Amino acid sequence: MPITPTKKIWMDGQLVAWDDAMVHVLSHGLHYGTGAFEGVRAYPTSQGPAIFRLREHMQRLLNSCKILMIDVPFTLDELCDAAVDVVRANNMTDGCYIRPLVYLGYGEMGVNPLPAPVNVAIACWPWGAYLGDDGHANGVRMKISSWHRHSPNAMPTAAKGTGLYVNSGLAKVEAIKAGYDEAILLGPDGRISECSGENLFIVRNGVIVTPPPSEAGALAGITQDSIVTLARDVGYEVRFEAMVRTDLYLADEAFLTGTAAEVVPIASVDDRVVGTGKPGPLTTQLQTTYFKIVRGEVPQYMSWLTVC
Ligand code: PPE
Repeated sequence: MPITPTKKIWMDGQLVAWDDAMVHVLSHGLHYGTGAFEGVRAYPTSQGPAIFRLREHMQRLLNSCKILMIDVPFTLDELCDAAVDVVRANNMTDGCYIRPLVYLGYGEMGVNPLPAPVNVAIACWPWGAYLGDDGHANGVRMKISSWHRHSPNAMPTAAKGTGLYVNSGLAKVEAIKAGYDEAILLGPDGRISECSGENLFIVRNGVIVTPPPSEAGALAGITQDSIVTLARDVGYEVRFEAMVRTDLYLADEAFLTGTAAEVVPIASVDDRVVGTGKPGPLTTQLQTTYFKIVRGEVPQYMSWLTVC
């Protein structure tokens, strides 16, 4: 997906012009995948653009860095303030995608990451529907990938580490080359883990089920958590439960969640139509409510928004 440039990017404490936000080709992170990132969205609200669950995203960034033993030279509050500054500096009144990145920079070579300098950047740009407007409205076609998710003792799947995304990329390429929209990866035990950049839910007999992130070797999604919270608040039963591929084939409804993707119905898995093949009633209800919440239209969840 092409990037639409905005004016400013925050780099190590300063706002710099988009075209000046450069790194050296010998940056450690470029060679060894040493870094961590976040994906955050801001949405237009009646009070101006508001960032959705900013603190949770920045805390997860710090957690990823803790796992990877990267010392971030900014506090949680400083990172949150910087994200607000970027949204303001670029006048993103229609909302945007925000990409905080911690990466090991220039000055050291060799696999040992500890001596390398730590750099932090936060950019934002307008980003439409990650899996397409048609996907949002009618559902996406999924394929179970032959690439498995990392085993948690090979790669720390709880960290949103940059290097881990080679695995996601392999699965995504396999899926799109085979004519599907998105990949579902199995965890090391053969159970369902997550998608290349989203968590996954099914609906079975009115109960909402999603794989428990740490057991499934999946990222603990903030959108996943938002959907679990709001579904329970509405009165649905939600379970974190392991599932196998046939649970997807036989589900009444299925959908995926992620910051970039938002809430997207799943139309089919491995060419087995899920339910009626159309977005199901619970999926539609949760998707509609999610879009109201992020736009500040549901007072109960205003604490999830940081107005810029
Ligand atoms: N699993 C993976 C592997 C993942 O990358 C994401 C987010 C999620 C689950 C959902 O997490 P959350 O956003 O907290 O609900 N993927 C980000 C990167 C997408 C990209 O292409 O880059 C995102 O959605 O921003």
